[in-house]
This record gives sequence, structure tokens and C-alpha cells, in this order.
Amino acid sequence: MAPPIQWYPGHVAKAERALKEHLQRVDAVIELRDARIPLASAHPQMAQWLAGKARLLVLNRVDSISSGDRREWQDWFRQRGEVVYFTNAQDGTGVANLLKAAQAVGEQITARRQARGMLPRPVRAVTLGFPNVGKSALINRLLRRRAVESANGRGSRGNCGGCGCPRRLNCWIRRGFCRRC
Ligand SMILES: Nc1nc2c(ncn2[C@@H]2O[C@H](COP(=O)(O)OP(=O)(O)OP(=O)(O)O)[C@@H](O)[C@H]2O)c(=O)[nH]1
Ligand SMILES: [Mg+2]
Repeated sequence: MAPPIQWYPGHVAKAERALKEHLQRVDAVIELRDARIPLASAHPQMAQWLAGKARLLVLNRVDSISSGDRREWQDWFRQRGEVVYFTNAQDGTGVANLLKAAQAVGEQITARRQARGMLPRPVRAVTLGFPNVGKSALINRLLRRRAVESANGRGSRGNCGGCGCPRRLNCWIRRGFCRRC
């Protein structure tokens, strides 16, 4: 008889643990999805993982959808109380708008920290999303420099040489802690 299929392999559990641990250290999350498949490119547990955290939802690759589809998705998310930011991380369309929103979120976080008597420090943000969705390209656009490698393909694998986090974390956690992952 064939051995039972393990649907929840150890490396996935390990990646999830690492993700949760990393999330404890960040103030805000930029969640990236593919504008062509905004629901299919969402992780079902994302909302749970990000509970209580500031989050900006980005639909990247806006150049790959029609303006009609964009309007429909915008309405769809708005009806559910969600603000979405459409970007083309390759040519930078929509990034200025996202940056403004991110700065506003940052100011709120800083004000909250100050009100609690905490010392000021730079706001920590991370981008999360499926492989190849454009995380690196967006980071480079937001920072206006080539801070991370952005390329078509399978992305980087193995352990990160900087903070030591699993680079792929099964394709979920990326960026924000060290430049190399
Ligand atoms: N047409 C188009 N291409 C994009 C867009 N954003 C990123 N790309 C391209 O898509 C490819 C993958 O982008 P990356 O930034 O490396 O994606 P990633 O999410 O960091 O990928 P991994 O690190 O492998 O998970 C690159 O060739 C980018 O130039 C976009 O909005 N539109
Ligand atoms: Mg990348």
C-alpha cells in the first residue's frame, strides 16, 4: 500500500514559524498580489498572521489587466472595506501613490509609539507575496535604488546569508530584514 501523503510537511511548518517570528519584529506589511489573480494569489492564512498589524494591499502587474478589470477589482475590494493600490513595479506606475500611503501609515505608527512613551526608531516594513509577484521590483522602486535582485524565474533559494532566515519560506516571507533575502 502506498504511504499516506503528508499534506503538511515539516518544512512548511518551519517556514510558518519563521514567518510568524519575523512578523513580530515588523510594524507594517505590504502584501503583494498579482492583479490578474488577486484572490488566487492570496494566502488563506494571511489575515490571521497579520491580525493587528498595519497592512497595505497591493495588486501588482496592473499593466497585465484592462482598465475595466482594474475598476471592477477596485470596486470589489472597496465593497469589502479594503483599499487596494495598483502598481506596475517594473515601470513604477502607481508606486508614488503607494509610497504616500506607506508614509502615512509610518507616521501613524510613530505617533502611536510616541504616545506610549517609546523611543523613536525607523518604521519596519516587510513585503509579502507569492513568488515572482514583483516584491523585489517594488522594493527597488520604493527605495529608488537597486537594493535587491529582481528577475524572472524561480527566485532565490536556500538560507539567507544575512539574517539566516530561510530564503524562500515557501515563497511567503521576503524582504525587510536583510538586503540579501
Ligand atoms: N510586466 C510587469 N512585470 C513585472 C512587474 N513587477 C515585476 N515584474 C517583473 O517580474 C519579474 C519578477 O519580479 P521580482 O521582483 O523578481 O518578483 P519577486 O516577487 O521578488 O520574485 P521572487 O523573489 O522570486 O519571489 C521580473 O522580471 C520583474 O521585472 C509588473 O508590475 N509588471
Ligand atoms: Mg524577489
